[in-house]
Amino acid sequence: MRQTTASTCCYCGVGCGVLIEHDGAHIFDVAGDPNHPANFGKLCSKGSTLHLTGDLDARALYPELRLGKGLARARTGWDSALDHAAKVFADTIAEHGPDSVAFYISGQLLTEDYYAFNKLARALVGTNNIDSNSRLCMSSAVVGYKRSLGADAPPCSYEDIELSDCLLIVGSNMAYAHPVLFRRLEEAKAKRPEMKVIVVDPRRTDTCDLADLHLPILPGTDVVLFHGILHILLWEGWIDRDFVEAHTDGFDELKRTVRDYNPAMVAELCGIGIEQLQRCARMIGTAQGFLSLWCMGVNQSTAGSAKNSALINLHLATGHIGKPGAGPFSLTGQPNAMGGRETGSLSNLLPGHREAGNAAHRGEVAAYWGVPALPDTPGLSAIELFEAVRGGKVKALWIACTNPAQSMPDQHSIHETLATCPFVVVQEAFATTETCRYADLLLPAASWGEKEGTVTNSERRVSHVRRAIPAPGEARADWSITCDFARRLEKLIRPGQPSLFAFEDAAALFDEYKLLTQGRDLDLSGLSHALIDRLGPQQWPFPADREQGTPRLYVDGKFPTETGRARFLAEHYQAPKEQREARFPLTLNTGRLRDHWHGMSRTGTAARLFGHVEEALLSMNADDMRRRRLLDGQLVRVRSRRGELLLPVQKDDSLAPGQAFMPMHWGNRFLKGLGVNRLTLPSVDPLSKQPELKHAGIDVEKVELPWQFFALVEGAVQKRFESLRPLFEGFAYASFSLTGRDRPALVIRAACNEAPDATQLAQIEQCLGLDEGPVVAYDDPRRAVGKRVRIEEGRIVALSLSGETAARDWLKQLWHDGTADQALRRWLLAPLSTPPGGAVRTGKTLCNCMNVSQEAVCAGIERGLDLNGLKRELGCGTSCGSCVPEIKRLLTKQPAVA
Ligand SMILES: Nc1nc2c(c(=O)[nH]1)N[C@H]1C(S)=C(S)[C@@H](COP(=O)(O)OP(=O)(O)OC[C@H]3O[C@@H](n4cnc5c(=O)[nH]c(N)nc54)[C@H](O)[C@@H]3O)O[C@H]1N2
Ligand SMILES: Nc1nc2c(c(=O)[nH]1)N[C@H]1C(S)=C(S)[C@@H](COP(=O)(O)OP(=O)(O)OC[C@H]3O[C@@H](n4cnc5c(=O)[nH]c(N)nc54)[C@H](O)[C@@H]3O)O[C@H]1N2
Ligand code: SF4
Ligand SMILES: [Mo]
Repeated sequence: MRQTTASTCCYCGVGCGVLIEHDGAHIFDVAGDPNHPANFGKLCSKGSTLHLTGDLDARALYPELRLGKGLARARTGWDSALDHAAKVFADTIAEHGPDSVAFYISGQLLTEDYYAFNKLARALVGTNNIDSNSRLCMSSAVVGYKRSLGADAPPCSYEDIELSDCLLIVGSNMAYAHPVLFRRLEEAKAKRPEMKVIVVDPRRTDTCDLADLHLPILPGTDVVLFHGILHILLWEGWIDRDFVEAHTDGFDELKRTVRDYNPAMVAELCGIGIEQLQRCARMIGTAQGFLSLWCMGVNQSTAGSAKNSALINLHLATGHIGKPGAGPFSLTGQPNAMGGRETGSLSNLLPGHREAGNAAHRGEVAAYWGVPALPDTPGLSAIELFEAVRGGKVKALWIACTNPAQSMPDQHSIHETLATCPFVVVQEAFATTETCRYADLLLPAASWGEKEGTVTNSERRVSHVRRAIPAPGEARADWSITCDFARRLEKLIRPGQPSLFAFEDAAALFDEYKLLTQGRDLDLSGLSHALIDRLGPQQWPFPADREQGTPRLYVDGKFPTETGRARFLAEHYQAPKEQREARFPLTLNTGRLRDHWHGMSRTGTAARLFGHVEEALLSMNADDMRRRRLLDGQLVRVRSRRGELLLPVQKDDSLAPGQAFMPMHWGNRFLKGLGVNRLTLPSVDPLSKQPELKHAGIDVEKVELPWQFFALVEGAVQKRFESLRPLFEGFAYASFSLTGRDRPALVIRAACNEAPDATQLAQIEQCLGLDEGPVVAYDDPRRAVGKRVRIEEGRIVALSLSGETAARDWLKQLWHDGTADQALRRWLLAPLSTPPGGAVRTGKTLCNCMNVSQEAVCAGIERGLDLNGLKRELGCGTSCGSCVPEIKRLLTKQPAVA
C-alpha cells in the first residue's frame, strides 16, 4: 500500500523537508513538504531526484572482513565483524594506549549517531581523536563565531533573507549549493527589486545572476576587502556608535588596523575598481537590514578564521546583528554539520558546545556520563589525524559516512596512508567509494529513507528524520552499529561495569544527549522526537520550559562571552599559501556543480544528474587557453606541487585570467587519477585547522594521446561500471559517466599513447557485450581503428569506437534518439569513423525536471521567447527552478531578435 513519510533531504544544509512516497519496501517518489519551514514544499534538482538514486548494485549490503593485507575481503556476519573490530581496538589500546586509535566521522550523520561516536571515543576509549569532515567545511566558521560572538551559533533565520534590504553573499554559490534558499532570495528580490544583493566571488557564478554588484576579488583577498569596507564605513560615519559602545570590545584596535586599508590599496590588492568598492560600502553603510551569507570561499582558506571574524566585524560595527533582516549568517554545507558541532564532533569540542581543552567542561561531561574523567590530551584534527596514521602513531582508524580517499587534500598521501594503516574500518552506505577499497572491515550502513533521528539545519532548526523503508541487505543504522561495537568493546576494556551504551532506539540517545545542552547557549532540553512530531521542526535554543524555538539570537545585545560583549578582531590580511609564480602560474579554484553531491556515491547512480555536466572538465579563461594554444575539449595535464591529473579543458568566461576551476566531485572512481584533490594542498588555517582547498598553484599544458576510445552501454550500469573500471587502469586518461533518463547507459571516454594490446581490448569488448550476438563490427588493423555497434530490436544498446572517436557525439545522439537507421549501417561499413555531415547536438540538459536541453532553450531564445515564454512553451524552469539562473544568463548573452 502506498504511504507517505515526512522526512528531510539528505543533501545540503538548507535542510528541506521531503515527503517520501513508498510502500514500506520501496521508495517511488519524493515531493517537497509544504509544511516544512525550510522549504515550504520546494525541492531542488538533487532533492527532487532522491528516489532515483541509490542503486542497490552500488550499496554496501553485508559486513565484509579482510583477514590480512593483500587478501580479498569476504562476507561475514555482524557478530564476527564487530567482535573482530572490538578485539583489534582493545588490543591496540592495551598495547599502544587510547590515542593509537581514531574516529573520522561526518557532517552527514544524524545527531544521535554523533552522540554515540562521541561517547564511544571520549568516555569509553578515552581519546579525543575524533574529528569529522566538517574540518574541511565549517571549522573556520566555528572559530569565527566563537571568537567574535562567544559561541558557535549562527544568529539568523531564513526569513531574514526576505527581510533584509542589503545582502552580502561571500564565497557562496547559493544558486548551486543552497538552491532552495536561493529560490527564496529570488522571490524576495522579485517582490522588492530595491533590495541590494552583492556577490563576492572570484568567479562570476550563477549566483551573480541576482547581484546588483559582483566583486570578482582575487582569490583569498577577502580580509582586505572587509577591512577596506570598514575603512570607508568609518570615513563616512556609517557606524552604529551606540551599539559599538554598549555591546562590543576592541573597536579602537580594529580602527588602527583598518586605517592602512585605504580604498586605493584595497582595490589594487583585491583586483577590483575603487568605484565598485565604494558602491559596496555605501550599500552596506546605508542599509536598514544588512545580512551576510557565506560559505566555502571564506572557510576553506589558510586565513579562514580571520576572514570569518573580519566579516563579523562589519556587522558589529554597523549594529546589524540580532535584528530582523540582519546578521552574519554562515551557510552550513552538510545536512547535519550543525548537529556535529552541537554534539562535539570536532576533536577540540565536547557535547553541548563545550571545549575538550577546558577542564571544567571535561568534568561536567565526565560526571554526566558517570566516568572518572575525560582525556585531556588534545585530539587530532583531520589533516593531523591522517598524518598520525601515516606516521604509525594511529594504528586503527574508524571512518564513518565520509570518503576521505576522495575529499581530503593531497590524495596521493591519503591513499598511501590508508593502504598502510594496520586496521581500517569503513562504515558506509555505498560499497563503491574510493575509501571502501582500503577497508579491512566494511560495515554496511542504512542511508536516506532508511534511518531515524534528528538533524539541525543552517538556521538552527532541528527536524525529525523519519524512516520510510527498511535498509537493504544487512545494513544497519549508524547509531546502532556504533553502540553495538561499543558494547562489545566495553566487555573487553571495562569489564563488569554497567553499559554506557544501553540505548534501545535513536530517541533514547537524543533524550540522554539533550540534557548535556541544558543551560548552554544551544539548550535543546525542551525538545524530543515526539515534541518535534507535535510542533514541527524547531530552532534552538529550546529550553525545557518553552513552547517554541528561537528565530533570532542576540536581540538584547548580550553575547555569550565572559564579558557579555562581542569582540572585534583586528587581524591583518594573510595571502593564500601558494602564490602564482613562473612554475605554477595559475590558481586552481574548486567547488560544487548544480546536480552532483561530493564524491557522487549517491548522485553518481542517477543518469539524469549527469545531464547538466557530463564529465570532469578544467575551466579556464580564454586568454590563458589561447596563450597555451589550447582548444575546447582538448586533453590537458594539470600539474601542482603534489602531482598531476589529465582531463579535458574548456573555455569559461566566468573566470578571470590566472584562474582555473575544477569541480570537487571527481575522485578516482569516475576519472582516472586521484581526482581534483590530487592537486590540492594540505596547508591549514592556524586556528581552525581547515585546509585551503580553493587555492592551489597549478600549471596546464596540452597532452597528445593519439589513441582514443569511446563506449556506451545500457543496462546494469553500476555492475558494468565496477567490472569495466579496472580494465582502464593502463590508460593515461579514462572518464566514466552515465547518460539517459529511462534507459540509463554507462559512457566511457579514454585515451592513451598507443593502442592497448588486443587481449585487453577484447576483455573490454566482452564486458560491453560487444564480443558476440547482434553486433556489427568494422576493424582496420592497419590504422588500429575499430567500431562496434550492438543493435537489438532496431535500437543501439551498446557501441564502441577505438583508435579514433570522431563519431562519438553523433552515435550518442543516435542512441538517445533510439534510432538505428540506414545512415548508421552505411557508416558502420565505411573505413573511417567520421560521422555523416550535419550538426551534432551537445546534449547538455539545462532543465532536469522537464528534460529540456540547452539547444532547445537557445532555439527558443532565437525565436524571440523570453523567460516566461520559454517556461510556457518548453516547460523548463517550471518545476524545481534550479535552471532558471542559467536560462537567464543565456537570455542576456543572446538578446532576443526584435
Ligand atoms: N549541488 C551541491 N550542493 C551542495 C554540495 C554539493 O556537493 N553539491 N555540498 C554541500 C556542502 S558540504 C557545502 S560545504 C556547500 C558549499 O557551498 P559553496 O561554498 O557555495 O560552494 P563551493 O562551490 O565550494 O564554493 C563557493 C564559491 O567560493 C568561491 N571562492 C573560491 N575562492 C574564493 C575566495 O578566495 N573568496 C571568495 N569570496 N570566494 C571564493 C568559488 O569560486 C565558489 O563559487 O554546498 C553544499 N551544497
Ligand atoms: N577540492 C575540494 N575538496 C573538498 C571540498 C572542496 O570544495 N574542494 N569540499 C570539502 C567539503 S566542504 C566537504 S563537506 C567534504 C565532503 O567530503 P565527504 O565527506 O568525503 O563527502 P561524501 O562523498 O558526501 O561522503 C559521505 C559518504 O557517506 C556515505 N553515506 C551516505 N549516507 C550514509 C549514511 O547514512 N551512513 C553512512 N555510514 N554512510 C553514508 C556516502 O556514500 C559517502 O561516501 O569534501 C571536502 N573536499
Ligand atoms: S536545497 Fe536541495 S539539496 Fe538542499 S536540502 Fe533542499 S532539496 Fe536538498
Ligand atoms: Mo561541506
